[in-house]
Amino acid sequence: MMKLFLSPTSPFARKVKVALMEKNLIREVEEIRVDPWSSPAELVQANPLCQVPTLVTDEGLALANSDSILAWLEHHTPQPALLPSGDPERGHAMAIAAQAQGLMQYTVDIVLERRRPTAQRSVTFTDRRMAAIMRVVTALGGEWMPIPGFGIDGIGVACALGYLDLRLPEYPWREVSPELARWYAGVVSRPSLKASAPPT
Ligand SMILES: N[C@@H](CCC(=O)N[C@@H](CS)C(=O)NCC(=O)O)C(=O)O
Repeated sequence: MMKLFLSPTSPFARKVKVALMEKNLIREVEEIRVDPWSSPAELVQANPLCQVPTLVTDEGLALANSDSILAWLEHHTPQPALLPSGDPERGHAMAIAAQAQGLMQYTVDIVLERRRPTAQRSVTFTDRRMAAIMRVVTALGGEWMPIPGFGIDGIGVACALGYLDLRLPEYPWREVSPELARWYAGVVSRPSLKASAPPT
């Protein structure tokens, strides 16, 4: 049985859980809830980076990094496909997924910055991250709208937006990008997204 180290609020871990559900693999995985910040011994042993998500395969291979895990899963269980096989859709899906990955990473950056003691916080850094978040949200509602279906791009974007709602609820992304809000409303009740939603 595969093992997935995850935490309930990590948007990166959510991506992997959603992909496992969309590929009907979730029953083949034991979920191990951890707090990576407390450096639990079993996570450190499996993954020296001590991050969630970490997927340990049946062969004992420990994969870190949500995008690497999704790529491995796509190869391990090609159907249902989460990445289009043809051009230009494949490239578009990868480009959008990369923006979504950056969007969640930048949101995490702001969360971590806010947790630092006031004197150590950098307003310049937070402002730079926030400006990029706003650009990405606009782009995702326009030329980089997730492609039809629900593959790596849609999974990434949905998890990034769910994380924005959780961590930056004051940022009105739905007003900034009504098209993206409409897209999100159309996917958010998928069983994979409901089952992996962060606690509110
Ligand atoms: N690039 C990684 C990022 C994973 C990540 O940053 N995970 C966070 C939780 S949201 C974590 O485990 N942080 C603990 C640490 O960085 O020490 C991915 O895509 O999976």
